[in-house]
Amino acid sequence: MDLLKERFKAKADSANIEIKELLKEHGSKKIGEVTLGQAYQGMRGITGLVTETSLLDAQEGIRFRGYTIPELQEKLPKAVEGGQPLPEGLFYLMLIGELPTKEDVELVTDSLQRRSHVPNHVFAAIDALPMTTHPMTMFVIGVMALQTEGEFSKAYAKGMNKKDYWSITFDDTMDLIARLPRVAAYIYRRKYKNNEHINPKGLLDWSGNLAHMLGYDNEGFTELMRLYMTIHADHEGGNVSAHTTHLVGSALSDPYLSYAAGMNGLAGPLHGLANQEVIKWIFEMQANLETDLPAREQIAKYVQDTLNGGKVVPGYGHAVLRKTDPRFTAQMEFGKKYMPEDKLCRTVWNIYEIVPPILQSLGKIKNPWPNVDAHSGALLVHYGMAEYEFYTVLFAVSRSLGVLASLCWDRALSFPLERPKSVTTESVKLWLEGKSEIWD
Ligand code: HAX
Repeated sequence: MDLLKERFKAKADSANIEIKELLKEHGSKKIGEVTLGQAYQGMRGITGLVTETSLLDAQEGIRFRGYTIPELQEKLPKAVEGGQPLPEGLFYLMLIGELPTKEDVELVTDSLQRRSHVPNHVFAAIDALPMTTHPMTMFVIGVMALQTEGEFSKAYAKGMNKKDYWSITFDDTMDLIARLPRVAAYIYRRKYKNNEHINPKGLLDWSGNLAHMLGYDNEGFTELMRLYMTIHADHEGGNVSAHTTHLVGSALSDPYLSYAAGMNGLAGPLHGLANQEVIKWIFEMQANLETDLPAREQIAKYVQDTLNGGKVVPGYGHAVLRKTDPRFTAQMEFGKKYMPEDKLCRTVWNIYEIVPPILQSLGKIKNPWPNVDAHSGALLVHYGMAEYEFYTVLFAVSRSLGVLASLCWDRALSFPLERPKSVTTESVKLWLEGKSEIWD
């Protein structure tokens, strides 16, 4: 057994004992109540999931195993002195629950390097799609084609023992994460770079190799990828991509099937696709106003027009957060350090001053502040990646770290099939009239 897997097994064994004790003593304690409104309105605020990898505080933002993003930027090992954290370190932290040393991170990087081979039929599956296909559709189809390489479904078909679920999930997880940069880069080069592909460099770190295969072999973009892959990785368990991966995995669908399902959710415009929508919206504003640095009053008018058109302002608002997303702040700091004069970034910063008071004035929006997607595109455009339909694929590569580390924990903790209760409006009406019990 490799060292990372051994450490995970040891952590999972002690967690299992601890959770068993915890449930024996406190299993019947109530952790909340559910209102009829919550059932109809997206289940906001219902606590009903356990996700070990990260926890979201509405005011403070995300903590990964207790660490904030600025703390991770300080404490996680880096490829460049004083630079951005290596996302392999965050993966180690989420999986093992301890801050990694440089050697621990190398363990992850080495394992991913060894597992990164992508068979040709995956490229053939992507090639079979028309060029007009959205990159996220190509990506999910690429992941589904990769499922032939998964071991979990094969072992299950042969009749594997329940005790081994965690082990094969772990191996499939590592293989899948290792292969994703190649799949993502293939899609990018096929769709936008004349189908001219770049071979992987086996000795680079996970993000470094991704930057290289995408065709952006410069230190700035590579560092941006390390930051990007770190901050997009996880956002506790209830968001659409994490929850879907967990839900589908609970049916013992293997990591490939579960992750692909989650990424179909990430591809929605209210979730991860918002990163493309933000830049599309800003590009349209620039074209409309015939300037690459719109004045504040022009931005304010454009925001009003967007709202009057019955559309959302992309990159703003959140179902849980009630403050500026620290993932936005981390990207703004990167921009201010490396590209302070960039006009698109300056526009993003101007929008940040203008949008919140306008959204606040509507009186119905719970969070008028920017989320992670409000900034990422401007940084990518700075380095030349203006093909915004590709952005959600980058998000998806990063998100694999969180949702798949969680899936390993789901199997290690033997979480059962997820199956909440639903009701019909008819049954609700009968219940309100006292004519039936619906929650027994
Ligand atoms: N622009 C305009 N209206 C907005 C808005 C925005 N940015 N954010 C919320 N609203 C509206 C909602 O559409 C809702 O309107 P109705 O009552 O007319 O239906 C009202 O304000 C109340 O919504 P809320 O309770 O504040 O927000 P929700 O929890 O329902 O929705 C969303 C959260 C993220 C979906 C929402 O803020 C939104 O649509 N934002 C824009 C899209 C976006 O940036 N998505 C990315 C979110 C982060 C993420 O997952 N990244 O991957």
